[in-house]
Amino acid sequence: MAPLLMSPEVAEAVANNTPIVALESTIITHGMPYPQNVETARRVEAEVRAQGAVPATIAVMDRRIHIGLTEDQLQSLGQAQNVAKLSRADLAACLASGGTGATTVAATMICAKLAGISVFATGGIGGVHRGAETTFDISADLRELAETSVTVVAAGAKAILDLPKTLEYLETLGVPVIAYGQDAFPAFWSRDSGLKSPLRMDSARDIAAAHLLRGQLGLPGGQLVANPIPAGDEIARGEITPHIEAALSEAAARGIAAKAVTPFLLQRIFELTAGRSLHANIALVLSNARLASEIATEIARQRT
Ligand code: PSU
Repeated sequence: MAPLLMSPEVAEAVANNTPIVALESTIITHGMPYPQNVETARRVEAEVRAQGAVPATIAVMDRRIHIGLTEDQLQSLGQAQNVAKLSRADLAACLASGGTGATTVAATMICAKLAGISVFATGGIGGVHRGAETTFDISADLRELAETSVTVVAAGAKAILDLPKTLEYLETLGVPVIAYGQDAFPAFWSRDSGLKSPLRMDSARDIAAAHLLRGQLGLPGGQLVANPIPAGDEIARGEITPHIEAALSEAAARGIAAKAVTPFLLQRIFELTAGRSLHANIALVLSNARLASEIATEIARQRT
């Protein structure tokens, strides 16, 4: 038996086929500064509840995978230092050693699946980093999408990445990439990456049906739903690009590598945009939580 500890609210939702939306914790510990991280985590949970679904924020503490956190746990995670950023490779090791760990997209998918949760909302998935042809830096999030049957709602992949290579890699792995309501693949802070999305769907009902059909077809792996940031909150591509490039050169000059790259870039872009990137990040996560709740509701309805 996996060492899962569900909150009473989540356990009840699982028992009653109430729609549930999984939420990750790396965005809290490594993606946003305190106190906006904790405030956002709370607002995202409230958004899911307002849509009639149950939020399940996931993290590792005291040798257990917690599915659904208390207010106190959210607060302490949001202020904790030296929290491990957990992916597929180190989830079990963190549990074994009794450390505190925040789950990335990959680890959250694994934990959601164990808890019987089909849908997960985040900001942006990890992907193929720029320069991957020499560094080999490719996020474990991509392989997880190929293996674990959870539908992930994100605003695309983060624009700090090499987006054409990220899409190529997802295609190789057989991961459905579905833009919601538009043809273009979104680019996290901007609605349009300039790349066409491989698939497009315009309703939560169709996305839910495709999720269930993949199971019926015996296809392993999940789906990436790429939900563009709301128009009023986006930072246009032309405007954010120079900041991304400045942050990338700085990361290279300082020799930032591996798991530290994404948190460093997000923090630098926050400074370079005078906080606008964080405002956009919060808006897109809230919007993804809304869509994920609709999809979870549809999956619960279509299952019965
Ligand atoms: N979405 C956000 N901010 C984040 C993340 C997602 O809006 O910080 C996190 C997720 O946990 C994702 C991770 O798995 O960034 C990607 O990290 P890496 O590039 O090191 O794989």
